[in-house]
Amino acid sequence: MITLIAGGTGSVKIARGLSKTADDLIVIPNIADNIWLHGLYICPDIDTITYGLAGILDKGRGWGVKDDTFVFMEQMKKLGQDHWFRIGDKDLALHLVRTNFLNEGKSLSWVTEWIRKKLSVSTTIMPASNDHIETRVETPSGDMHIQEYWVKNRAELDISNIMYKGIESAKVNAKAVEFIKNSELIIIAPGNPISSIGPIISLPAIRKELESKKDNVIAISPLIGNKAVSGPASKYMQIMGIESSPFGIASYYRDIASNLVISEFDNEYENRIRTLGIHIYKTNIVMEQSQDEIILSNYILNIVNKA
Ligand code: FO1
Repeated sequence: MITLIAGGTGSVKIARGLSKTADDLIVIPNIADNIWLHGLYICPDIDTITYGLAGILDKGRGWGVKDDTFVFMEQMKKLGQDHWFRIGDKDLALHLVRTNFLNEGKSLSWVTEWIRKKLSVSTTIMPASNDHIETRVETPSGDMHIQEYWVKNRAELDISNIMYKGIESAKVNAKAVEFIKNSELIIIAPGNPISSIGPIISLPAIRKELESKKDNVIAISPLIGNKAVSGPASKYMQIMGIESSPFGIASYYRDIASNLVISEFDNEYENRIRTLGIHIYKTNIVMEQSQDEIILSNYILNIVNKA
């Protein structure tokens, strides 16, 4: 069994690659970008992974359903409602179904399982908790949900802190811990360490399990040099006082991962990373084509086969 700890847009490529190359794959997606809007419970990272594995993700945007229309959004705008978070019409159907099930008392993991089966996804997608956790950022005009910062305010505000609201009281999903325990390999996707992976590995029971299995954990760097392959990883790392580099990634994951895959161009960080007791593997980590997703997945699976 292989477990992938994942975010959304930065992680779906490796999730897709592994789903084609590994036999028994479990994905634990980020839940801290979940948000209530228009009475709907929206889970962007769960949905990006689900749509990606179902082959219906809009690859250009990196979120939502391909060829979706936005009639609902246009009508919401006409009615003077919030329309900064663009929900496609097909995507809307999924949020409605999920919210109805949740309102009937079903858990997030139950609904996630139901949806992935409906969309013929064979990979199990297991949220680390059924409770609501949300990443919030502190700005000069107060704190706000990360979606409000990233989408509504187009990341234009200064931020001084990033926190996971609700993490202390969130109950971990025992199944997620069990999957990690029973996995011969746990991969940390090249997602944003602060906003995508951070909330998952900050759940004490998940962290404890990863610590005890750190020799079986391989993280993939989301950065080349000091720049993120995509998204705001570099910015968020600096805000949290973490060096924006593969070394910063290594330090951030040092207690939970003994292995790190970095870019073939990042020789200059090797010595410092080794001082942390972390094994380094160097290859192409940019996944532009679906073939790249498969090549990187095979590369990672081969590390384990050779060990
Ligand atoms: N990202 C945007 O930049 N603008 C949007 O309007 C937007 C809508 C949206 C709707 C559903 C969904 O699942 C994701 C959506 N995203 C949108 C992506 C999302 O904000 C982030 O990329 C993830 O939360 C990052 O983990």
